[in-house]
Amino acid sequence: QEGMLGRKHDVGGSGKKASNRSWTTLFFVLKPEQLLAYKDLKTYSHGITYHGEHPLFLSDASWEILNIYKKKKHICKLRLSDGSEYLFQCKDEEELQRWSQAMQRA
Ligand code: I3P
Repeated sequence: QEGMLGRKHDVGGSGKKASNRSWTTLFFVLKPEQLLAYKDLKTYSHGITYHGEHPLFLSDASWEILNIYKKKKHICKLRLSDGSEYLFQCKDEEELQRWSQAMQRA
């Protein structure tokens, strides 16, 4: 599974609020147990992650559709095993279902 998603880093690994909490639209690639972020398709084809970010490791991670989030629609919350949390915005319900199913398999 891959595609553009909005992302907001909500909680850092320390359990503290993340320092940069703004939304960024990036190209995401889901691999077994890893989620990688790229600026766009071009940097993906060159293998250059967004700001040199490391993959998010998905072992013991949880993915939850966040119906309570009222400011934006089609939001999911990814919680990693270290306690950090990211919100993702899909463009529509279909994308949300697609990512959710892929996350259950990853
Ligand atoms: C953040 C930006 C986010 C907002 C976040 C702000 O400001 O406005 O959209 O999250 O609120 O800190 P900046 O762009 O200056 O980093 P929401 O969209 O979820 O409101 P937060 O700090 O309450 O998470």
